[in-house]
Amino acid sequence: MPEPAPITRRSRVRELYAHPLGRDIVDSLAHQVGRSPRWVDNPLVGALRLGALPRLSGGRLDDAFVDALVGLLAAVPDRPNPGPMPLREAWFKEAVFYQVYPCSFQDSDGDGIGDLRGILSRLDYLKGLGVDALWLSPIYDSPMDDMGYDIRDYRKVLAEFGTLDDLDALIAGLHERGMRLVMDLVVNHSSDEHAWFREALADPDSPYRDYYFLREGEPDTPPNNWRSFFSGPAWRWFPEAGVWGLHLFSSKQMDLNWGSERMRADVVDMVRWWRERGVDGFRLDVINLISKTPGLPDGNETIGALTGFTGLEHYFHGPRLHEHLRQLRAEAFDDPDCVAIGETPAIGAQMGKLMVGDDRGELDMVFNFEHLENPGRTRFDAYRYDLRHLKRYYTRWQADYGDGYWMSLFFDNHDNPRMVSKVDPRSEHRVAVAKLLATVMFTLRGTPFLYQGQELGAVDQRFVALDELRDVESLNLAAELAATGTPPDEVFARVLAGTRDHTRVPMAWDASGGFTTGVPWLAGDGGHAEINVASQEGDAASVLEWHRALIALRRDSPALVYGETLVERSGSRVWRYRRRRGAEEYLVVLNLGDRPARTAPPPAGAELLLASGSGTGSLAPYEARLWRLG
Ligand code: ISL
Repeated sequence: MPEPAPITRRSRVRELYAHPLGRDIVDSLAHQVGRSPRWVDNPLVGALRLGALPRLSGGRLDDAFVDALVGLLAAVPDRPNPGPMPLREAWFKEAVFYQVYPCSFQDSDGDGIGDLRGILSRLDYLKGLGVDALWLSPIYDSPMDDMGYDIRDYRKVLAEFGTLDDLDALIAGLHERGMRLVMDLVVNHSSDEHAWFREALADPDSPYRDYYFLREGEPDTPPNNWRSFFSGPAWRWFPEAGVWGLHLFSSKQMDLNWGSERMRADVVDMVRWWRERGVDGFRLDVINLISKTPGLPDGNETIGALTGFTGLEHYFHGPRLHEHLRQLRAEAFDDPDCVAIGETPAIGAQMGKLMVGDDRGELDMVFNFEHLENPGRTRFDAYRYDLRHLKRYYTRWQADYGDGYWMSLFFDNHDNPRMVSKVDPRSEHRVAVAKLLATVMFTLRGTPFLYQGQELGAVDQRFVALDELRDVESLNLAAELAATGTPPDEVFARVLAGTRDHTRVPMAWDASGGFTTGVPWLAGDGGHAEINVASQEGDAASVLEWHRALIALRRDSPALVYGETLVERSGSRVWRYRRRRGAEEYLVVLNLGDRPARTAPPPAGAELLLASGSGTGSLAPYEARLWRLG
């Protein structure tokens, strides 16, 4: 295949779209402004030259934007492998993962904070559900400015969570049950209380100076215009040292400089140390952000205005990203059984393929986020999620990801409100929506990741006031909105729509909570007192038993794991697809709306395995049905 010409100002929009990064950017911009990316297929649009965009956009895009775009694309010469790759079987493709949020899963000592002993005491519950691998959000020593995503010591356990011995006991407990442990690896940044950072700040000649982005300067002039994901500038002034420090997240999460060879070697050592303790894999926090454009130039203002994050183009897919990922894979987790899952905000399908392709030697899967919001919406908008977007998104991704790429499938995590609540907050639809989402997660091709409480159909917490919230992102956003004159009730409404605390409330084990004998660190129980493990266990109609049934079915059905996905034609409100491998075949039929929907019956001889409604005739609102065809 001839090498495609480099993208310049004279390139046409269709050439931009043929470039992997260009395609993701167009798709992502279309998503953000609520447009279909298909407008690029229009020959007139496709023939436009990039240099003409400022004029044609009526000033919404400027020359600097086009230059930024061209510069960005030049930095990514790689393309996903266009050739066929064989389907590789692996434990992590067959496994069901379950994310535990350590603070809120189970408290064993009554201090109101979940802990490792508590998790250990619940392993039989997870095993009984059919979980194969546990992903533990950070348990490392931390001042907890961002709930442990700000690590003070990578080789120590936070005292409130327990000790290294407790962690060893947890690993042993998992392995005895045939389960595995995936740790959260947070190496885009460390806490400002990490010894590396303290030394770097204290001594300009310290070898650790180079581990971070520290710049001498004046207190009023940050080194560039980058914005933090958690409001305000991405720079913090340290008066004691007369330097600015870069932090893409909170002001206590200092970005590590991956350009430093010594820093990378220290990370590799640390990861190997965890591997030797028996850890089976890692979820790599915001791992696509680790490579920054040398010199840290200003971000383009138009990109900043479109995305909300000025500077994004200089780090969301930086020039040395793939090189760093390959080094990490080769030196820290060279064992193919050690799974590496990248958390990659702002990354689309094509960039994802560059990280997870079997030929790449980088990651096994990534978490992408575009399916979590409808086009034109952000997490902080209060709206009803339209499931037709989910159908379009997954249909596209499943078709695009051939056998050489593997997807993660998830809806809930510790950074997002509950998907059930976003789709339909009315309690009469909760069970059906939760079952529909579970059906998608366990019957599409990809690895399912459950988040604690999702298996119960847990809903958003009904917080009533700002002072109930603990999340740094929410509190910073509230302060930023208040500072610009937004009335308090509007501030609260906006923060409430997207706060990450919705899913961080304690797990509901029984009607009285069951999480702690003390006062929980964050109030709430994930919804109503009736949504809990005890009330659902053994109840065949419950969301919990629906999950158990689906997981058991997937475990025994290679077609549901590895089979090809065939989407059938249907009205837009109905989603029908088959999964097939050899003679084994399944049909999934889903009603994506809150009104009954008609759909063709399954082929003769089909055996109905699961239905969240009556299973015959018209589909009930949000009904999910699953048949075995052969
Ligand atoms: O919530 C988001 C997307 O749904 C993002 O804004 C999120 O902050 C981003 O995905 C990064 O998340 C990860 O890194 C953060 C940490 O606060 C999150 O909890 C973590 O999952 C910084 O370490």
